[in-house]
Amino acid sequence: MRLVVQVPCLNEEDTLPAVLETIPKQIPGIDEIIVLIIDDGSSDRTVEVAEAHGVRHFVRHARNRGLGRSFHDGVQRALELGADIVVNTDGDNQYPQDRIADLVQPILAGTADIVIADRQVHLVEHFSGPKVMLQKFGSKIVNKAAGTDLPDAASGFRAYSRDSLMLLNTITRFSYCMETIIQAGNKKLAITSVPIRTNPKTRESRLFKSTYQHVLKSAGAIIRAYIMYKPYVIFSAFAVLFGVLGLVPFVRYAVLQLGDNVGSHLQSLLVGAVLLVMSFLSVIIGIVGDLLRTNRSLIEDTLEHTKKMRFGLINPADVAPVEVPEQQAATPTRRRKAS
Ligand SMILES: Nc1nc2c(ncn2[C@@H]2O[C@H](COP(=O)(O)OP(=O)(O)O)[C@@H](O)[C@H]2O)c(=O)[nH]1
Ligand SMILES: [Mg+2]
Repeated sequence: MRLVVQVPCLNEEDTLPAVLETIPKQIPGIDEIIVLIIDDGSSDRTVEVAEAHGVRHFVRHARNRGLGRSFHDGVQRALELGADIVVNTDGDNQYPQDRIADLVQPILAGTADIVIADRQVHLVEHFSGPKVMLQKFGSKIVNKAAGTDLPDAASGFRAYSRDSLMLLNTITRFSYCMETIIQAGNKKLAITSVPIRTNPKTRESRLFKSTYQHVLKSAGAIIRAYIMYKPYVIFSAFAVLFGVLGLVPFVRYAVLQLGDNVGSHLQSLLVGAVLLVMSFLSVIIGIVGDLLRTNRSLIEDTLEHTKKMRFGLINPADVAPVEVPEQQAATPTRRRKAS
């Protein structure tokens, strides 16, 4: 069993030593632990500091490409290195690396594909009341979209099995945390949580300038992932909403016409017709969205196969040659004879 611990870093020279020193050197059930630093265009001495602490594996971006891309590139390299399990932790020493053994345990036991550390946000000292509520609310929405029951969806301290990484394809550059859960949930991967206590805060978040920005970006990522996997849920809700709203002016028109009200009230009919057209369009978009979803799952099947070939889980030589039916095999000979 080979474990790759990947650490995405943007200028983490101050806190990286503490992170690297607390990554366990040995874990029962794991034969080899490799540390992989993803340097996302750091302008400080992050890479030198890592090298001085014995790190030999790096993914380096010449300029900043964002956390989502860094996670993606780190995973590709980890799989190239032959990882059976990949653990992600942060470079700001927010997470207790000494709990990595507990994080990988459910994967080693075969009871989970993905393990997410639950920060127990209500116990984090530097999280304000509203922030705790927002985190819990965000997790609820992600759980609804993913069909899961996870207490902390935004936690970045996670372990992934090799099999789960074959199935996950993150698209959003920004919030891969939410996206991976929604994908994994919809692909019926087993996701579980392990409670942890976070370390004291070392600095302000670099991913979000404010809580407002955090909420806005997370909401965008969730809606996108939701539309990707359950387009009919969103668009049938729109269709019903516009449909009901569209019927109201028609009823009003009928009531006014039947009563002794003067005037033609054609405006009601116009507004009603526009709303009903919007309802109809929502149905059509829902159908198109669903067709795209089907297409996506076909593409993802192909991607999974390609990844397995690339990372050596399938040897093309082991795949049985396709048997050609006799009649088809004979056709070229016959043609040659004819000409
Ligand atoms: N690759 C990459 N990592 C980043 C970027 N911004 C932050 N990080 C890393 O992502 C992790 C989490 O960032 P942090 O600022 O602590 O955000 P928090 O999750 O809100 O606490 C840390 O390891 C950072 O070094 C970025 O633009 N690219
Ligand atoms: Mg942090």
